[in-house]
Amino acid sequence: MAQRYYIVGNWKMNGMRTALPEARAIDRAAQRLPKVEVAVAPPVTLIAAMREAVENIGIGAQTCHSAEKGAHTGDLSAAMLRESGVEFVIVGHSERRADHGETDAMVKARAEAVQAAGMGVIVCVGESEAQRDAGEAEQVVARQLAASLPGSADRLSVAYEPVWAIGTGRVPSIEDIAAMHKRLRSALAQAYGEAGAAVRILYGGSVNGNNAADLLSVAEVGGALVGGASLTADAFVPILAAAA
Ligand code: G2H
Repeated sequence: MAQRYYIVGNWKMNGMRTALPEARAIDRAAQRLPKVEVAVAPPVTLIAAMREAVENIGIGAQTCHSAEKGAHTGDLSAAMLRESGVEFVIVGHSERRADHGETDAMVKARAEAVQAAGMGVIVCVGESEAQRDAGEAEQVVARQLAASLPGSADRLSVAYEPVWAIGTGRVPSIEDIAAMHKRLRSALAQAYGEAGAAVRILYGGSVNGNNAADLLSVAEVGGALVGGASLTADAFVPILAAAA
C-alpha cells in the first residue's frame, strides 16, 4: 500500500488572525485529499482560533519547555499546549537551537515532555553548510539525532532539515537526501529496535510545489516540514497535492 505522507506547515513567527482564511483554505484542501495527513504549527497566539476554524488538519506548536511548571518566564509546558488544543509539538528546530541555545539534551527532554503529555513530537536535526562541505553531514546528523531522541518512539517523527537549505531555495541532491534518510532510518532502528520502523522521517528545507513530488519520491522520506511555502493555501496546497 502506498504510504500516507505527513505534510506539516511550520508557520514560525508568521500569522495574525488575518491568516485564518488561509488556514480554512488549507483545511478545505485537506478534506479533498484524505490520503495525506496535513498539519500546521501556527504561532501559539493563533492556536485557539485555528482550533475553531479547521476540522481536517492537525494543529501543533513550534516548541515547549521540558518542565511541568515553574519559574520559566515566557515559556509554555507541554500540558499547557495540549490544553490549548495542540496535538503535536516540533522540538529542536535549528532556529531554536541557534537563537535560543537549545542543546541536544534540552531537545530530548522537551520531546519526552511532549510524549508524556500524550502528544506527537517532531524532532528536528540537520547539518550546517560547513559540515556538509567538510563531508561530515551524515556523522554530524546521526550524532545529533542519537543525542536528541526521546527514550520512546511513541508518536515520534524526525525532520531532517539541512540548516543551509532552510528558507534559501536550495535543497540537497536527491542522492544526498536518500543517503541521509537511509542513515537516519538505521539510527532509529539502533535506538528503538523494531519500533523505529514506524517513525516517520520528514524532509524540510525549501520544500515547494515544484520540488515536492521529487523530494517525496525519495526512499524513507515520509513527508515534509514546510516553512515559507505553508503560509498561504496557494503555495501549500500544491505540496499537499503532490503528496496525494
Ligand atoms: C525549514 C522549513 C520549515 P522553509 O525550517 O521547517 O522552512 O520551508 O521555509 O525552508
